[in-house]
Amino acid sequence: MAYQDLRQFIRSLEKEGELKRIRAQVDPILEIAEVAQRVARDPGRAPQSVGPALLFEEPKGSRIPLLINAFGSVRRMALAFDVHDLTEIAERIKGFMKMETPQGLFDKIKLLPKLAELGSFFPKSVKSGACKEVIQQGSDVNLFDFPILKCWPQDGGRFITFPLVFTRNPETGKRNVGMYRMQVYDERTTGMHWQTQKHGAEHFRRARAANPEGRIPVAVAIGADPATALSGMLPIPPDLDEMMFAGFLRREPVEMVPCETNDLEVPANAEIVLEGYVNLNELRTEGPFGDHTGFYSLEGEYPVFHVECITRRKDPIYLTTVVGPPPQEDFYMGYAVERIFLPVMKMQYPEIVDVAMPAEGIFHNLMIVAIRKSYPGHARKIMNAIWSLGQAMFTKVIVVVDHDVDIHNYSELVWKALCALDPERDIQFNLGPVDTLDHAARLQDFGSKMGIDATRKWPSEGFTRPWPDEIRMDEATKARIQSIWKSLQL
Ligand SMILES: Cc1cc2nc3c(=O)[nH]c(=O)nc-3n(C[C@H](O)[C@H](O)[C@H](O)COP(=O)(O)O)c2cc1C
Ligand SMILES: [Mn+2]
Repeated sequence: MAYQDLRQFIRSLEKEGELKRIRAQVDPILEIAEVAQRVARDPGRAPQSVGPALLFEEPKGSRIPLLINAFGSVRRMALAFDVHDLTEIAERIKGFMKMETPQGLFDKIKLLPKLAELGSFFPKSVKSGACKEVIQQGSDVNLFDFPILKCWPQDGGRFITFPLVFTRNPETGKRNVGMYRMQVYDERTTGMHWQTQKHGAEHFRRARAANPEGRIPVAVAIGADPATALSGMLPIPPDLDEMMFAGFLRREPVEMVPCETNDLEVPANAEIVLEGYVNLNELRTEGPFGDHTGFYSLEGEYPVFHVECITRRKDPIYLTTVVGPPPQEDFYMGYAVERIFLPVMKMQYPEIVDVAMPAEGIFHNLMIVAIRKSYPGHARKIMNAIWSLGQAMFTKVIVVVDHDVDIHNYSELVWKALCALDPERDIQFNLGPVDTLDHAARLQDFGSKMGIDATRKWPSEGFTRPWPDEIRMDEATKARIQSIWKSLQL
């Protein structure tokens, strides 16, 4: 059975030895971030053995416990999705994608159970849920009740870092859920940092085009069962409901309850829900914020979220995360995305053998792709495909190598990619949308990208010199040395 809520996941983490409780009063202003840093990034620790999730039971200045680093390892990401290995999810997605074009009657019949299964993941409307145990309105609304972090010294304030932001497409009525950080301005007001290419920002623009003086309803859920809590960061197409996807991931529909003050719905099992609205004619300075680039993202003008009502559990747990110099907790979330969506990429582009995004590339700066090259210019075709593929459009540097390079072995990758390169010939520049957080781009949101074709070059690509074999000892010699190896006493 799927995790019913965040606290059930916490119990499971604890049982697996993946969680530490902290009774000491630690300040959400900077101190909790520093503790999380030390645990998650201890330089003396082997990279595989990152530290545990942390439950601060009595954060300073708040009566509400705080959970951080809950997803900060590959093992905890697998636990979150209740699988042994993230590739299990990939296989399930592949199963559903294969069924797109049933050929004959027999195929159609075979499909029925799968379709029924898919239907069973649709979110389910229910009347009430644990997120309604306490309802606060008007002057009872106070965001400072929660242990909201200030992560880094130059941050513009305290930021909600792990929210699910619910909006509705004003034209289609379809729901979107995005994880967009929220700077707390006062008891009842926050920033709404949906970057310009994200679905929340698109909803805002469409509503503003129709009625510039209006407002849109927005609801924010903080803390839910792990698949639901993580669904806000998934790079899925517009108008595909993240709650449906969360239901698919947890193999059980997400139960949704209506908000008290607007017509949106939120997960019934949420720890905390903020209901309110965003004015379409109001912007306010947001930031700076110590970001996952390892640098501060600069101040910018963003919409403002007005909180009218808080609904929550009697004893809510505040879920948060800290971003900063890589790798951090969000690297493991990104890694899971990479593994889960690789088969989707492969179905669209079967020549892709593997993809790697090293932590230091912070998702958008570096993607390494191994392909089975079949025709001249194939590496360039894949670069262009990636630059047009959802949020992969942001990728600043793409390196394409042949299928026989182990791209998760960075030592082998650097060696072989550089050997395959004639830079002037093999590097290509392009212009397009870039990540809002890219502080080196000539303009915010717009800049250049680089593709490196590090595949073997072919005569049909104009390369007429012979391409040498990679050095390998012959098997007979290896066997002979193996047979006398002990006697050499080396
Ligand atoms: C910890 C964390 C914080 C994030 N903060 C933001 C943010 O402030 N603004 C933003 O646009 N995207 C942010 N993202 C990325 C979005 O959640 C991600 O692009 C998501 O797919 C957006 O949803 P959408 O495609 O429905 O717009 C963050 C991701 C993570 C993991
Ligand atoms: Mn979306």
